[in-house]
Amino acid sequence: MNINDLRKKAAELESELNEVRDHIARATHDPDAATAELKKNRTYAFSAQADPVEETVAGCADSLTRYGFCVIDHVIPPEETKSIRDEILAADEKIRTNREAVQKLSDENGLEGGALLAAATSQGAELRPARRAGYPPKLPNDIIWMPEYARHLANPVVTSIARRVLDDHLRIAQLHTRIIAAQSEDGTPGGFGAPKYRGDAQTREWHTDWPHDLSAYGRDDPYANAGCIRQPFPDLTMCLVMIWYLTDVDENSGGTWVVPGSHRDPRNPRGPQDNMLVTAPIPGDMQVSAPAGSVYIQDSRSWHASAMHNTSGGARVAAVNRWCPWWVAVDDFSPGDKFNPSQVCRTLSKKEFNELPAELQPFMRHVCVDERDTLQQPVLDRANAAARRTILGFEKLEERAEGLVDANAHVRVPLDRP
Ligand SMILES: O=C(O)CCC(=O)C(=O)O
Ligand SMILES: [Fe+2]
Repeated sequence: MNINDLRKKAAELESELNEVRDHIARATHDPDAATAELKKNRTYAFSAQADPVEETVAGCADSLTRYGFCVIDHVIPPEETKSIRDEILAADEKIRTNREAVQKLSDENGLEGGALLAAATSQGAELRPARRAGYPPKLPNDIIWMPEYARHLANPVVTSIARRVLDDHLRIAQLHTRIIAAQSEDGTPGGFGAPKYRGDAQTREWHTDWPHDLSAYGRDDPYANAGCIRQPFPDLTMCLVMIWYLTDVDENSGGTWVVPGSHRDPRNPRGPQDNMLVTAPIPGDMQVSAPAGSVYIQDSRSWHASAMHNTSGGARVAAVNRWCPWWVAVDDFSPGDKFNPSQVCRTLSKKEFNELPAELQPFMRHVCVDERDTLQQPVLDRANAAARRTILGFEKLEERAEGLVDANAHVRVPLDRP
């Protein structure tokens, strides 16, 4: 056989192996029973008030590894949820009217770049320069409309979990409101998305999130595509999506849909080769339940969806943010042709940045046009410790230390690591 035949044969065998694995999984694993247990006991949920807090951090990190998600209950105390809910609803309205005002200026006058920025500013609309010179202006970061919420965003339990799972230096790459409509008086069903698709508890819109969002926001539009990791995804958490619920959520009130364990499955609901339909239920899927003030955290690889039904009588109010380690390219692509439509790294003026709570500033410094972002202290500390090891090696070399050639003789690098 020539090499091409062998490659073809290997691909066929791989696909056959996957089919056999699927058969075994179907015969031995009942996803609905596993999920029923998870739902009944809320094994994915931990308290923000636990003492010691390490228990919640470890529990959440474990749940993220095992299921791909976790919930921290009551990060925002019950007495504050109403005012923050109202603030988020008001922010949602301001964000919408501001975006429409900028869009109108751009559409009607054909303005772009600096001219659009100047016109928007002179007419009282909010638009900010992009951080990268020569790039089109961006809408302001949504956090400017939510100062009360901002006081909770860098909650120490939340940031400890993110640091533990991702790395020591984190950046909030996106931040926005996410409202799931209530049923309206005219009979339009409650739920997320276009009214014509809403109302049926059997409908989904499965996806994974940036940088694992396969259609990458912009499909084949180079100015809107924000990048996506190639399938099969490396087995590594690269982004944590945080959904801050400001209303109670469950199966009737906009709890997020998720497939437990899907973050480590090589397939994807939007995968061109993966034979799944994004709009249909998946065995073992479930909706998260949590009281208002809780934070749902998921690995961006988890298969999930916003609820397209909401029969609770009230809107589901939430703010979403996406946290990445410093080494993920959060703002390199999707420059947009007019103003950043995909909410990626919306910027802050120096004044807005200075007004953020001090504990939140490190995570948003990268979106402030006039700040020189530097790596955070733990990353510097570990670099310093590593540099000291190099210095030590050269000290020993200069000393012509005895036994130098055998100093690493205890090290064995296995070739067959699983
Ligand atoms: O609304 C939800 O519960 C899910 C939100 C979501 O999928 C997202 O913002 O990426
Ligand atoms: Fe999502």
